[in-house]
Amino acid sequence: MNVVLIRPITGNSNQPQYIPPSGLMYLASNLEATGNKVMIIDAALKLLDDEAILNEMEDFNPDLIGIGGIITAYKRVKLLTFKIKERFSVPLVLGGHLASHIPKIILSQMNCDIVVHGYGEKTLCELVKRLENNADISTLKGISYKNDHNKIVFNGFPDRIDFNKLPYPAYHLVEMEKYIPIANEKQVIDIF
Ligand code: B12
Repeated sequence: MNVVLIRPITGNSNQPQYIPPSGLMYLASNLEATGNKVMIIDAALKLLDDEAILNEMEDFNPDLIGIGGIITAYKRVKLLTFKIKERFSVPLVLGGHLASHIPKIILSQMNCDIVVHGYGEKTLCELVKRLENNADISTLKGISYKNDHNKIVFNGFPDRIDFNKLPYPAYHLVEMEKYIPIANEKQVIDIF
C-alpha cells in the first residue's frame, strides 16, 4: 500500500518545528519493512496549510493516510480530516498523543475511520495488511473504529513491543539536514 503519514502543525504556532517526527519515522520504517511505500509530510516543519498538504500527497496516490500530532493540534487536525475525506476516498487513521487517549471524541467529531492506540509500529503494519486483504479488523488489538452499525468499538490495548527488534527510523524519508543544523542554531521551543 501507499501510506502517507502527516505531522500537523502544533497549535497556533508560526514557528517551524525543528525536531524530527521520530514517531512517524519509526512507523514508516516498519511499514517499509513489511512491503509498503511511505511518504512523510512534515507540515510542522514546512508550515504547510491544508491545501499544500493535500497537494503534496496527490501524486503519491495514497491508499491510506495517517495523521499524528499532540493534543494542541486538535482543531487543525479536525478541519484537515474533513478536507482529506473530500479529496481522497481512502481509510484515514489517527494516532499519537492527539488521538490515542480520546478515541470516542476523535471518531465522533472528526472525519476519520480508525484510531491507533499507543506505540503504533505493529498495529499500523497489521492494520494496513488487513485492509489490503479486505480482512477482518474486529480482532486487531490496539485500534478503535466505527463498525458497520456506526458504533465506536475499542479492541483493547496492543501487546507490548520489543523495541530492540524494530528497524531504525526512516531517516531517508525526511530532510534531516533541515532539522539538525537549525536546531543547533535556534535553541527556542514554542510553549503552548
Ligand atoms: C520528547 C517530548 C517532547 C520534546 C520533543 C517534542 C516533539 N515535538 O517531538 C519537547 C521537549 C520539545 C516537547 C515539547 C512539548 N511537549 Co512533549 N513530549 C515528549 C515525550 C517525552 C516523548 C515524545 C517522543 O518523541 N516519543 C517517541 C516517539 C517515537 O513516539 P511518539 O511520537 O509517541 O510516536 C509513537 C506513537 O505515539 C504512535 N504514533 C504517533 N503518531 C502517529 C500517527 C499515526 C497515524 C499512528 C497510527 C500512530 C502514531 O506511534 C509512534 C511510534 O510508536 C512525550 C511523552 C511520551 N513519553 O511520549 C511528551 C508529550 C508528547 N509532550 C506533550 C506536551 C503537552 C508538550 C508541549 C505542548 C509542552 C508545553 N506545554 O509546551 C510541548 C509542545 C512542543 C511542540 N511544539 O511540539 C504531551 C502531549 C499530550 C497530548 N495528549 O497530546 C506528552 C504526551 C507528555 C504528557 N504526558 O503530557 N515534548
